[in-house]
Amino acid sequence: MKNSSPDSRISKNSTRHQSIGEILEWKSNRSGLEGKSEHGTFRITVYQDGVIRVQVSRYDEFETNPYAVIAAPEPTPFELTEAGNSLCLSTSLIQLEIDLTSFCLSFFDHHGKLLNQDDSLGISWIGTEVTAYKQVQKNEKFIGLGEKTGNLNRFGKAYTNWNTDYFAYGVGDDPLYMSIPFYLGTHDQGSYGIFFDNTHKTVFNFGASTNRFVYFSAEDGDMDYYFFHQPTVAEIISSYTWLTGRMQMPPKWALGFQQCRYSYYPESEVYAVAQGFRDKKMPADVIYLDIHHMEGYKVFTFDGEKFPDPKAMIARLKEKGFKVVVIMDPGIKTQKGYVPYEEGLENGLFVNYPDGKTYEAQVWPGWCAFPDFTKPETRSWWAEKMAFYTEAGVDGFWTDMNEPASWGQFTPNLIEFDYEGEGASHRKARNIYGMQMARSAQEGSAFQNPGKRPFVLTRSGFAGIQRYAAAWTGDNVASEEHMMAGIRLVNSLGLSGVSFAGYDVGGFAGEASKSLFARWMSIGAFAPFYRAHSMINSNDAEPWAFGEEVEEISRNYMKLRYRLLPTIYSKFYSSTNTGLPISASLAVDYPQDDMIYQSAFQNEYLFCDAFLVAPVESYKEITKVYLPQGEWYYLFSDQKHQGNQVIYQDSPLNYLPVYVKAGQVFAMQSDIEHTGATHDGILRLHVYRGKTGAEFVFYEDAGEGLEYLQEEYFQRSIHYKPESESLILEKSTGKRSSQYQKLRIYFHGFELKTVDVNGKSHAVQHADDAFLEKLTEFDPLPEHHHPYFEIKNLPYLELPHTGEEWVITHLF
Ligand code: NBV
Repeated sequence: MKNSSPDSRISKNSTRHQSIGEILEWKSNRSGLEGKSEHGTFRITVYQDGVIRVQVSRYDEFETNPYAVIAAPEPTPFELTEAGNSLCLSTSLIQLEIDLTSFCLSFFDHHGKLLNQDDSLGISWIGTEVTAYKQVQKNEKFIGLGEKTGNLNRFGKAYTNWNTDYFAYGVGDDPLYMSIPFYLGTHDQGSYGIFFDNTHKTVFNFGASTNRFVYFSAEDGDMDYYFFHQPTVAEIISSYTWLTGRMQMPPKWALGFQQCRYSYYPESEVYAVAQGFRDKKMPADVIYLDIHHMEGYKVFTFDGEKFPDPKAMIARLKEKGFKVVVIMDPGIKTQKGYVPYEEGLENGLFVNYPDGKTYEAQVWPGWCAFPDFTKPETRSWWAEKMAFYTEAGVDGFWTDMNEPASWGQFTPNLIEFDYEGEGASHRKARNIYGMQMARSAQEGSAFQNPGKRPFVLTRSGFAGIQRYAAAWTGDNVASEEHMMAGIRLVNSLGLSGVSFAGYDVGGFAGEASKSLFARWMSIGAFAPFYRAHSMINSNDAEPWAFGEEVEEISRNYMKLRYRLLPTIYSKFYSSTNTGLPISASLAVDYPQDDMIYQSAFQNEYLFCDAFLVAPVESYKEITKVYLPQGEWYYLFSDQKHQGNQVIYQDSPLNYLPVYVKAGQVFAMQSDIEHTGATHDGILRLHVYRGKTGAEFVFYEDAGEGLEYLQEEYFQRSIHYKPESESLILEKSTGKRSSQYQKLRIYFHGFELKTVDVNGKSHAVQHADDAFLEKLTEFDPLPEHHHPYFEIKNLPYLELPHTGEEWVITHLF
């Protein structure tokens, strides 16, 4: 914490606005400049050509903010010039103009186009509250900000960051569980990003109740933000995740279908559900143990009656190809003799009142103490405690209630946290608590099982959470509007660095109708994290619980998900290197296209680069879809549409509108029961004829373990190049050979008899293909008829799948 006293220069009237004032002195340094103004201290630091940090404090020193940012400034050339009343700092990507009389900042790109400019109110305080006021540029859209409800374009709305347990939240409610103070602005002149690194309660107002400016403010702490500029939105997200980190490669099983309920018990029920998937021939990988696995809701215990032999149960589930994920809540029951409580007390690991007494609040177990996850010792202790689960064979961890939540939902602000030794009250620590719990879980998993990839799912978090965990959007509701809102939440998380995210398929609270559940299962197959979950005392909600029609539709999409795993896994790997979303709002690739922000189209997204998913409510049998520039193939029939237009699309319950972008390539495999099961050894590549081509980087590894970090993988770039009518499979890289022995390449939109393979003519075969199976006509009435699409006479080629280069030409 700061040791200097509040600056006497700050206005005595703390209820009024106090500007930073005129700059009195400044000097340049190796990475930027710093100085003093009438009422504050400032520093500008160049982190990279496209990343500039702005810090302003009321004190002589700056806060350290030890959690979100993991990158240090890189040596970057910049120029600093003084002209009249302003200073100009320029890198190869950004020109920053600083007005010396007001400290108002203007950011331009390297062509001098204005990207972002402070309002004349600049950066200022009201008491401890610090705010940056910004002008709105012509046609500016605001996107991102993490787990926030509302429209894709956040203009006109204000949001608060204050991690909150919000059961059955409304689709416009705020705040929810997780805070990511990072947003992007995109307008006619270009795009930029702003990350406000402050864990206090923050507000982002994108023009609610004012037409003068947009602003972001924090209750306390420094104005400390990073400004990003790159030519594209994608590169801005990459820059932001360079700064705050990227997800680690999850185990492959975490990409499969996951089944949850609050709660499955006793063990016979867990078996029955797991067996249900196998009997029903529905692929699945994970089953969850929610809070009833514990004795009296005490973490690190199993209820001996419900689960007499957890180790044997988990071993049996593994034989069926299931992994087990357990829930961990932070609250530790304050019960004498309960070891975690005793240890926590003895070693000073809990959050305390300022007088040293343990802070207690009520949660599931009754009165609880709360581990201080902002303290390194607490995190190590938690990591050790997790042996309880890993020794039983548990593979994944689910950190819930980590806002932290407690009955009454109002934590007193005076309680104290370690905050990496700096000390901080709840005001500063709340928003980071959940992320540090997720971090403990990840570190615990790695500590207990070195060499295995951790899987952690978290409800709460802060900027940078992607380094530690996947995120889900908490207690949603079984309604059509929640299904759509969840898609926007996940896409917004993707814009904010969290690639691995999903929602409770089927809705947590309430009862899904048959059609809603079916549609949600179809959309969820195109979400990075694919899990069905439902609330205690609700009807059964497994994918077979809604009758045969829903069962068949669900199975169809679950199977499609598993067949698409080679593409999804490859995209996950690339996201570990780029930080780019797996479920990408159209704003990533088409930020200047006004149509994509319209309420009818704002939920559309690109999944794994190739698939445009146009989510539609379950009751709509026909819907409008906006296809952006380019050409698009309806996935199920190969019907081709020109982009830049709205089309009417039939959307019967068994066909979710999904389109493949012309020019793209993706990979599939045969049906499998779970990610560990063996496939038929054939990798199927699908190439879509287009005017512009694309590169698909195929990636595979052991699916588990860390050897991939030592190049134990098989990777290759696949380029479709329409200009030379060729498909080039580059020589593979990495130490492994592929697990697929054969390659089958399907050519969509081509009429081929022969092609040249490495210079030799090769006959092309033809077959009918379908992405989904035909539904049984249970009821032959006309209104219950389900369409069925097949792609007839699709040309394909078979090759051995070696790591050599393959050049396929003459694609007409
Ligand atoms: O642990 C029970 C639930 C859990 O199933 C859900 O996913 C969490 O978001 N948990 C919240 C606690 C209480 C919910 C009413």
